[in-house]
Amino acid sequence: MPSQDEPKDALHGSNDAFGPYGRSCAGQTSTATAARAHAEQEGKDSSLRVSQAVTDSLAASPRRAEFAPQQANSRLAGDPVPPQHANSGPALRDAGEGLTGAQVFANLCQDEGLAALFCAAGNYHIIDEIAQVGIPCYGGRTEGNMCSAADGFSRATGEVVACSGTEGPGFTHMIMNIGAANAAHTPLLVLASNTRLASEDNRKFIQFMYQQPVTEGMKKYGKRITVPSRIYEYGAYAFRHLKSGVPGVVHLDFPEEVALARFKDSSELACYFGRERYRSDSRPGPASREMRQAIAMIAQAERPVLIAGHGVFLRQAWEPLMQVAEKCEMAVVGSGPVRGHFPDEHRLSGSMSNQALLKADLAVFVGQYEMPPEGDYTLPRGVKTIRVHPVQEDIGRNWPVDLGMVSDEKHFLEALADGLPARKRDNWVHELAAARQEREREQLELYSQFLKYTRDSNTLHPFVLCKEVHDFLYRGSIDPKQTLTLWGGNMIGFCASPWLRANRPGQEIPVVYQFGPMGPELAMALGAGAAVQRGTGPQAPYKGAPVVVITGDAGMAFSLFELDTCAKYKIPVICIVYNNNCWGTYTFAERHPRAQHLYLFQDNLRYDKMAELMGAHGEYVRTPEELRAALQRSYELAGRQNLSTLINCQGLREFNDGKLYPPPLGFAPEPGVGAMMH
Ligand SMILES: Cc1ncc(C[n+]2csc(CCOP(=O)(O)OP(=O)(O)O)c2C)c(N)n1
Repeated sequence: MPSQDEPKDALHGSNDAFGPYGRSCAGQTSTATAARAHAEQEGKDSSLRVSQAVTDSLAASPRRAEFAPQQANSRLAGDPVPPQHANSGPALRDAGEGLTGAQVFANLCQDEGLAALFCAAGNYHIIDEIAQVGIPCYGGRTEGNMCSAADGFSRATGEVVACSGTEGPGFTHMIMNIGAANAAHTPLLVLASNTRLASEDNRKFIQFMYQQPVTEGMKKYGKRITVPSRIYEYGAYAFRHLKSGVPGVVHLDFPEEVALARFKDSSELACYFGRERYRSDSRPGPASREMRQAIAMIAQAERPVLIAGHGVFLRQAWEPLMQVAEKCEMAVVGSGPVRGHFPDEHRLSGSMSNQALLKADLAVFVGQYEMPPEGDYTLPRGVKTIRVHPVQEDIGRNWPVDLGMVSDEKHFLEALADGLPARKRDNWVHELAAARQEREREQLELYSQFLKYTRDSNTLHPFVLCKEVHDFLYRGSIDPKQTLTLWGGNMIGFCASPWLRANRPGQEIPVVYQFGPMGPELAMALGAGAAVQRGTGPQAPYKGAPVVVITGDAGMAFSLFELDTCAKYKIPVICIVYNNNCWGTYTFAERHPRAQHLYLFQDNLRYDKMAELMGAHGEYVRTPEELRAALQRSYELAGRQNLSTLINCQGLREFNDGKLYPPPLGFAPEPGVGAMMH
């Protein structure tokens, strides 16, 4: 968990150590120098209005309430301060009044290393205590967006995160975003207040509702806590579910009697024993007979491919994964709601070689939480299959297996790296490379066709837009591993997904993964940006770098106001908006002229101007050259001032019509680059 001192530096620091373009930018071009001058001028003109009250609040010392030491039965009484609270500032020994339920819960969250909380105002007793103990907290503009920000933080890091909203309206605002997090198996703790037990059902005052049925089908575990003395016990339930097996959403709702209950000493709390006793970190290892079988099957295969799922990322098992791949020249494709745990650029990556994967003779799925139905992946039907999964119940669902193994992903990959005989597979490596080259060639051919449309119309075709972003991020002066990217939208998604790359763990987040929501893109970028700003987990080497999100004009409108939150916390997000004046699915109504208006917005709205009014930098572009220059300026501003930028890329809605501007586009084949389903 980040120390308490970190937020101060991260939130108020200037990121100068990182530099405007990242660490590999020693020799910058004269264009870049000119861009910097321009950017600095622009930055001065920006309307950042972060108040002293925000700055003071972020600098305030954390404080943790503890039961008085003399009390018997108290786990914490007399114990040395556990290392994870060493930076929590002075403990507040209770003066005989004891601790509130909210304080007990906040302490538990801190002991569990809750990485961050994202919320909109409400559920006051809980969020105030969680902030006060020193857990990094972010307050934004809507509950739904902050829920997606939490999702983004977790997808970028694998950490357990929380979001929170007030009873009734705040909680229900999060529903789409909880659904998206649930589909991504994000270890997300959803917290909400829920009026008073005493006014349940009687409509005394306002806002009561039964919350738990609303998250039915969108969570791993949930509980309305109704017995105050069980608040710690149910906190333990929550973290057991968040940190065991296949993770998922946990939803707790707190009536006021629970959050405000007073406990004079810890003996008044049920099951008040520490983390090391209410939860186990033990994980299953592979059985030796099955391991021998798996090794034999891989050794005999000519064209084996390993699909490294989300579980490989969450278990941070990318090193043994790389050892396995290189030891026996096995193709690897990463999958899941975050990409990069196997680098796209690696010679053994199959992430752009779907044509070659159609010839695979063995598939090994490791930690694949969302198993595709056969036919959704470019693998031969009936291919011999090994599935390694941390829980037994899912093995055999959708996809027939020849060998099912219950094992932790990391334990399995370590055992495999040890046990596999070394083997060269020159033909397979050659076929993977040939398939990748062919795909790249096809992409460039498409690009030149779409570039003509751009030149003729003086607006940016989204495919051209995304190729430009690709060149800037991976082929210019920036370290190609540096920038965390996110993408969403429909037409813009078809174009962003084939051009974005993931070359290190946690580098790319397909916002639309599995659930397909429009709208959380910018909010998720805020959360992922917070993770990069803090350098949490796999983001550590790129601490302070800007994140880039590519989104449509419809999706962006859901979360545009979170630019204010980016400004407040100085999280530099570069938001590239493809502005085609419509919901990209307007072509669905081509045979219903009277329905067309349902999809259309005003023409050429200036989202860049709106962004400027919220303390971000705005750019308006219509050509590839203008976009390139705007990207340079936005990186300069992010590096120098932690300023966010919105780049409004003017397009044409007719580009979505594949008959007018052929060829029509669609999502990429899966698994690999562009995957969003599994
Ligand atoms: C919250 C939500 N509403 C509606 C949809 C249905 N839908 C899928 S894509 C899309 C169009 C998105 O438009 P935009 O974000 O502007 O991206 P574009 O396709 O224009 O690039 C719609 C309406 C959805 N998936 N999610």
